[in-house]
Amino acid sequence: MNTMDYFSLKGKTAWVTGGAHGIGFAMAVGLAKAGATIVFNSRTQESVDKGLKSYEKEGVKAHGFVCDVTDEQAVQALVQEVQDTIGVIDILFNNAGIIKRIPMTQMSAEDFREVVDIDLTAAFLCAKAVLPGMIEKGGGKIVNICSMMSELGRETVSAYAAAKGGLKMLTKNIASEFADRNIQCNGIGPGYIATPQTAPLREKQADGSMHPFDSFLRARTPAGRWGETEDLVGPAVFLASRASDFVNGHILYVDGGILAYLGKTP
Ligand code: NAP
Ligand code: GCO
Repeated sequence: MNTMDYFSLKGKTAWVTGGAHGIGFAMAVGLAKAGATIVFNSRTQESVDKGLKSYEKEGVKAHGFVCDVTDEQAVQALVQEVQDTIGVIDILFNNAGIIKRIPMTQMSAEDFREVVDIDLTAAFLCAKAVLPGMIEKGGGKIVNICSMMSELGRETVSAYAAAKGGLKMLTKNIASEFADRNIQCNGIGPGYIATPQTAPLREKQADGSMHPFDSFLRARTPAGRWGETEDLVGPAVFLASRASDFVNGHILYVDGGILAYLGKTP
């Protein structure tokens, strides 16, 4: 087999949750360029429509659905509709996610639960919905989008870190439970990527200077820069393809070296 054939996704159907923009969109375009048929979802028709236009601009004919990933019935219905009209979902990227940056002592239980519901429980619901089809078809790929907060904490992100830490272990458990059905479950742990989710951390200050977090992050990252969504495309295609058939339960950190680095010496 030609080496590059290991990375081909021809004939595969990939569902990227929350893939209307940001990291999910960039990864989905990469999967499409490798041959996959793309399915994505958003919470609103407006977001789905915007996403479809963005995919069209990239020459990708994607299939968009309105679906809140915390709604098990809606998730099951999406999977059934995809199966009936497009085909079995071969590849699932659990990408949909939110963050709430609130000091723990000020965070309500409702806020905590909402973050965990979307960032962790929904990944369980979507994986649970696609697994039967993968098992029947003889295999599949599940990729969970983890985070630096799967390994590290910081002020104000308690719910997000708890969810992303749990997502790391859910990844390992799905891998353990279904590897013998030729289903590989892995994670991608992006570092700090320039998307709407991190926009508040990159906001220009009133005096025109950069947000203090920007200089902190650049000093904390050996590569000295924020990640771009395109930095995640290669890792996504690798974990979605035959090239990773013996990789299971692994979190691939794409972080410019953050997790390897103690920090710049004074
Ligand atoms: P983003 O631009 O805010 O996109 C998040 C996506 O999730 C949106 O498209 C949103 O869809 C969708 N979503 C949220 N809640 C949903 C729900 N209940 N049902 C369906 N869709 C829902 O964020 P991003 O930076 O691309 O992040 C994508 C993933 O990467 C997240 O899991 C995030 O935690 C993770 N991550 C991000 C970074 C980073 O630095 N940016 C680093 C590590 C990990 P709507 O269109 O409905 O709003
Ligand atoms: C934050 C950021 C991070 C990134 C990402 C890092 O407030 O610390 O939002 O959590 O989103 O998850 O990997």
